[in-house]
Amino acid sequence: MREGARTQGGTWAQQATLLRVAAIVSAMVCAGCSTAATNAEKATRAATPTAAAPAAAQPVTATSVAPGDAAPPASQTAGFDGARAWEHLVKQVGFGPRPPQTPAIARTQEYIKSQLANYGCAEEDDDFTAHTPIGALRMKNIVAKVPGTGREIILLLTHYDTVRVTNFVGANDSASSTAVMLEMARLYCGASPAHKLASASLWIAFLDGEEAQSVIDGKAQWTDEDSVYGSRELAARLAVSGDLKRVKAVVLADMIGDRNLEIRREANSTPWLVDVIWGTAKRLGYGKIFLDDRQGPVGDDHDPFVNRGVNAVDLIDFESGNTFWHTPQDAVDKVSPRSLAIVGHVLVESLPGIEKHR
Ligand code: 1BN
Ligand code: ZN
Repeated sequence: MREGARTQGGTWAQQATLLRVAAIVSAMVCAGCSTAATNAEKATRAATPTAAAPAAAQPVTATSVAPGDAAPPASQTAGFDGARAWEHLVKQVGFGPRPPQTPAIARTQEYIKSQLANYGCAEEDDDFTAHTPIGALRMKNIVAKVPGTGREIILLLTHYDTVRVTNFVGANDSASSTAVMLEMARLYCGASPAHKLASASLWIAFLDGEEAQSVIDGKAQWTDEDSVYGSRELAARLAVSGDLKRVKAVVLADMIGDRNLEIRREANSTPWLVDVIWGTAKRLGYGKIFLDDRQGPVGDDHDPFVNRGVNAVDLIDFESGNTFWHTPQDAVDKVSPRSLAIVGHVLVESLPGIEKHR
């Protein structure tokens, strides 16, 4: 499990001293969070959610990371800074439970947008209304766009909503992948030559409404209709605009922060895309993290793209399904900066191979 990091990073894991990340959660007030609704589905007024009122945000003051869980220096992970990604994770967890149309998700949206603005990313919002079993809910997709010189688009995805389970703060599901994608945005929106694609555009979508909204006895009731609202919205919008034909590959990350990270080949993912990413991971020494076993298919945000014939892959560690998944135990102690750094490293190093694939 830890072999990959040893091979890649020499002795960084052992040498790392106790990392303390102070994440003082400032009082952020969402002022005018939503812009005029542009809805690819049907626009209606959103209802107030009825299920599982989320608990108040818990202030996060400081988080200790054990030496073996520390991120290597960014210079050892192709510039991807796992410690920065970790700060994004802690910040999101500090907002508390983040189901759609709650004050905490509005703060998360403001946070994502402010970080993208800091990084100089061009960004577009899609405010839409999703019709769910608990009523109409206002949702927002946020898409950062790094223009290329060519026609093709590589689209990275994460969801940033959390499941509507009381006291669920989602360190792994969904703060981990959102943290990684924010760090990817920093790298690729800034014009360093090392983080520039040959010709494709890189779009990074932060999706709302991945989770089922219906929750019974504390369990989310996932169905094809009650799930992946943001992803369905984005795929539909891109189909209407004609941009979907330009999308060469969709790379979804979800639940990739587990301290004991193990990512298996997901059955509904496009084989060549899986091969490129797993080949990269192996080359970097992460063969014990990106495992050759298969899993799933796992219903997730890549499905609306696969269903429309787009190449897509889901990077997901679903081992937590047996333990803390969708429980209040999905907290900061279950995840590590090191796992974020490994996934970021593999993403950065995989992009050229994805772009070159014919
Ligand atoms: C991912 C995160 N998912 C839900 N939260 C999708 C999923 C659904 C994963 C069912 C495994 C089983
Ligand atoms: Zn989930």
